[in-house]
Amino acid sequence: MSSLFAHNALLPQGWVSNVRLHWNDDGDFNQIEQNTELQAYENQVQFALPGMTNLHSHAFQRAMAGMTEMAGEGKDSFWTWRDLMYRYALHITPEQIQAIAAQLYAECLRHGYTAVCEFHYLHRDQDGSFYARPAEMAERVIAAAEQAGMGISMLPVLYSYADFGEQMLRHDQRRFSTNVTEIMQLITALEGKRSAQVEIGVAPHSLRAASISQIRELVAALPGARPIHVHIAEQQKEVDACIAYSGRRPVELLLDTGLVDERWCLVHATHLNKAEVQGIASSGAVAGICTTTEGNLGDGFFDLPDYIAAGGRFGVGSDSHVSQSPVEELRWLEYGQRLRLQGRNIASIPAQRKVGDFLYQAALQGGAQASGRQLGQLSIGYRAEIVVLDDEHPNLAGISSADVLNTWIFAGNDNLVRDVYVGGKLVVQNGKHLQQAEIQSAYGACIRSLRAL
Ligand code: NGQ
Ligand code: ZN
Repeated sequence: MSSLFAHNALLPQGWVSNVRLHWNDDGDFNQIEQNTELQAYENQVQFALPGMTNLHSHAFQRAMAGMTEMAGEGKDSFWTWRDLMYRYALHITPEQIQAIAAQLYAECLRHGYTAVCEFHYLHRDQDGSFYARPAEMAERVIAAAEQAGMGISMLPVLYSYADFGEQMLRHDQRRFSTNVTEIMQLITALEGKRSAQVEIGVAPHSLRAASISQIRELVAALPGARPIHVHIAEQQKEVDACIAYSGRRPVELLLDTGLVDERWCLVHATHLNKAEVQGIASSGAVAGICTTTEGNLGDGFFDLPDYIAAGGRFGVGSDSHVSQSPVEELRWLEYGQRLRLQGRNIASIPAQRKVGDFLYQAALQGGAQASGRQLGQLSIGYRAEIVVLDDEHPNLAGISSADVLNTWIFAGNDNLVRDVYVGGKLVVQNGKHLQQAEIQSAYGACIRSLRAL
């Protein structure tokens, strides 16, 4: 099948009724009919919308979700969590990262993510030497995406230093260790994987882990318009350390390079002053917001209202994978602002007052831009990625399309995603991932051995 009739489809201009979506053998939309009529025996759905890009993922961290929620002796923080996370990171083998990523991506697909940006830094073997194939770990993650049917932007991470001022890496960071030459070699090794489903970009980890001169060198060496992601200002301690080192805040320091443009995704732009909010917005870069992880790690709140007012672009990611659902990211993005500002219906603009619709459409566009791929629209030339919602669920029964997104995002916890197409291929049907049994059994074996550690 290469077409689908939707009684209601979310097109770029909003919900449109009686739409037929067509795609070609490459998995791109090649015709969108509007005001058309349902034909006999045609495959039809009630509500069809574009799939969401998950713009920030560290796939291996899926295996430790739920395992770090116990108070330690002193005050717990992002930094104590990070020590625990490094302990897990030291154990993951190539087979395990593939099993974990496949499980994660299948879960993400079941919840309506159809593409992922993988911020991948587990490059080296446990002892700190490169594998015989230096890109082995990245290749495994790409193989997992292929297995699950998820589109992927693989972003090999440059991680050279332990902190500002080019401080030597800690022993427990040895698997991440790379310099610019090594990252460019990894990217070159991965070039052959590029396809309609796979893009290769790059990610300087943070201004702690990569110096400004390295970032300049990396961006200059990068072929063409590839996505560039960075963790920017997640923790106050990191902002303070950046000021102590450079006299400037991290976003200021990065923007002052003049490098930041539409290729960039600034992940965790949590701590911003007013000028930085304007600066990111006018650069055309995407702010990568990972609400559930930011909540889990105690990062702080993104200044959403000012950023929206400045016309800033944003998308969402599940980062450490305490959640695998775009609904939860978008819901908590809004709820965080309501709690912070003691108000309601914050994420909206005069032209779009429905919060769910504003959030979903904005995150579709921002996520797609951050992926460096043609995603996020039911339009000709874009990847045929379609999420079909379960119109038989009580929440959606008899609903008008105008209320679908608000209901999906703000009402209840049932997963309303019924079917998912990626690159024109059905990967989730009736709420089940089509490879679920195999993927889950490999993950089960992997997680049992990790838990036994
Ligand atoms: C990461 N996590 O890359 O997984 C980081 C911690 C680090 C978040 N920034 C690792 N949420 O800072 O070295
Ligand atoms: Zn991250």
